[in-house]
Amino acid sequence: MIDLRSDTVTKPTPAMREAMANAEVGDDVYGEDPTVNRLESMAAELLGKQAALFVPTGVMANQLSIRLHTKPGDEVIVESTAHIIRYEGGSASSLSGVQLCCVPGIRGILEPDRVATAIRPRDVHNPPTTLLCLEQTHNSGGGSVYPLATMHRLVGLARENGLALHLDGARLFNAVAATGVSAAEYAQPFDTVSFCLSKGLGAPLGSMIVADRERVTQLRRLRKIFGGGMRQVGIVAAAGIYALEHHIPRLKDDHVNAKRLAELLQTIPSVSVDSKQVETNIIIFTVRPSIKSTDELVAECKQAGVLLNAVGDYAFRVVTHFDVSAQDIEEAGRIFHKVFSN
Ligand code: TLP
Repeated sequence: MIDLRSDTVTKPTPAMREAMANAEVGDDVYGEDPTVNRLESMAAELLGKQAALFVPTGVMANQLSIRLHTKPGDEVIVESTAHIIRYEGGSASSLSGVQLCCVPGIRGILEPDRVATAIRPRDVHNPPTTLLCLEQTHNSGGGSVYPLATMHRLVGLARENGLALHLDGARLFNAVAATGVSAAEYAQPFDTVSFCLSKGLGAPLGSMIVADRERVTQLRRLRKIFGGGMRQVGIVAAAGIYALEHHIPRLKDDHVNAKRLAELLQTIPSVSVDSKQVETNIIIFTVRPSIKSTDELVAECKQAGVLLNAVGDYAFRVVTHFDVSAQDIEEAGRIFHKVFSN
């Protein structure tokens, strides 16, 4: 089975498992796990921030950051298809009591003028807009990369209006691999930045939040409150260290594979996709509606040997990763041709 549902499906390699088995551990709630401490130092250094916090998931990283920057009743600006609004189970409102103001972007990338009009004037009637969240790369935007210039204009706007800034960098290293811009340069203007070890980097779980020392101290307390204080978790942090040391350069291979798959998809008459827009490891494409439903098409692909996710009516997402080879891509292309041409 060629699993293109997500880059979250990767399995730890034998070398990663060995690093996990040999990890030195301690109780991380007491700050005594040497492997977690090492991972946190590495993450902070890589992203050019003072400190970092290890958390179990990307959702927890985003939600702790939202809680840190807001008060109940505040408004947070996100792009309309951001992971925070679309795939986090309504947690910003249930866990932090904030409302989300959704601003449509182009392939997930916000336009500064639109954000400017979404920031509410300070007035007794209005919820205070206190936080802007960006996503790099943008998942529902098809793995799109925030251009640095756009990012800096948005940052300037946020600062002029006194907003805090959080970057959901679940796939930040895919942006780094695609552009050559360093993770530290992308992270620099944000108060908090999260990134995931469990996606293209191939660890079984784990995400990091980086920020200044004081914010990380506050986040550590919030992590405990949210139930994310873990104990001898160096066993997992070791996988994260291994991923950061060995798996960043290979993200480029996933991008080459995604581009090739988009080119193959583009040759199918019923499929709409622009391979030139594929910048990283995610492809979103649509298929001309037919008598077969979206679910039936997904089931037919599965029957033929490829797993993919539907992300809307006749809209699909495929994601390349560690466990998908160049040969798998050719085979997936043949299967898509057969299923979507019928
Ligand atoms: N994304 C998952 C699903 O939740 C959709 C996927 O398969 O792509 N931010 C972004 C941009 C993400 O794409 C994800 C996961 C997260 C945060 C949350 O990470 P986890 O799954 O570790 O909580």
